[in-house]
Amino acid sequence: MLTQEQLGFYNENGYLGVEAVLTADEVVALRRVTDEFVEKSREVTEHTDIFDLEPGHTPANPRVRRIKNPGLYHSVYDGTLRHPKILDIVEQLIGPGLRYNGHKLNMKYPAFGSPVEWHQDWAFYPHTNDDLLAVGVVIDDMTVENGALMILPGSHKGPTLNHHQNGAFIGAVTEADFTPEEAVPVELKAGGISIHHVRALHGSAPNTSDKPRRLLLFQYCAVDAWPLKGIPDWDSFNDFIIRGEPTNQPRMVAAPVRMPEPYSEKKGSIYEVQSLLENPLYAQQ
Ligand SMILES: O=C(O)CCC(=O)C(=O)O
Repeated sequence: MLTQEQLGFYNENGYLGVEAVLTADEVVALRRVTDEFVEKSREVTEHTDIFDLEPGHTPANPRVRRIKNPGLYHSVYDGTLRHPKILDIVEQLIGPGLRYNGHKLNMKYPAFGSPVEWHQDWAFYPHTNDDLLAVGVVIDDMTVENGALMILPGSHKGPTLNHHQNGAFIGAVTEADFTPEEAVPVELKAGGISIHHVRALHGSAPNTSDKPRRLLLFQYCAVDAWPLKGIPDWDSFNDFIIRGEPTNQPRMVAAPVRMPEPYSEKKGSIYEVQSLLENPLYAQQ
């Protein structure tokens, strides 16, 4: 469970790193299963429902950038999504009723792992209230060198920045005067978790080290936060509840919203959507 100090830090800064949430055995299992998935990616040459591939991926030299919705395909991932220690922590931050609205495993290989440009998750999926956060389960020690998650502290209390370019949603901040100079890395040992608020500005640099960086990301929402884009239907919406009961009374708060519409012609993962960005901050490094 989080201490009062940790809760205060999260509320003030919009992020938190918590060490040693998973055991060493749980980390070993995540690494083993992830290696198996990368082996399977040798069978594909294009993005699939499961794999988002790095440029240069070949069957002989597999380069997976993301495993999409990994919990659908392996119980080790699904068990981690529902891990009681993680859910207890999330409950302390956004309340007892929890739904998830997405999950993925982002991988940065040594020496070339792709960056993620600066963005707010809220720009992708605004809700009726902002009690949403993302947990990153650290599969490999996460350091500045291997592309640690970077956060702009306090940005969760600020505006929702423009993520549009030439009138289309591009999934990255496009404001000309935006500079993440005050950004801090979330450095953690394997088995720790990062937590960031849905409105917190964040991104991550390419991996310049000789070590992998694999981060298993789970997006959790308060059960009474409803997506402003609407729900598919009552039953499938509620299938994503992990704790608590469905409610048809969404809680509304005042929070700055920009809808991710119209969408750019690039569909797919955040890497694909951001690939059209004319002035990437990380690629300039
Ligand atoms: O993998 C990372 O470093 C950041 C991931 C992220 O922000 C995302 O996928 O939305």
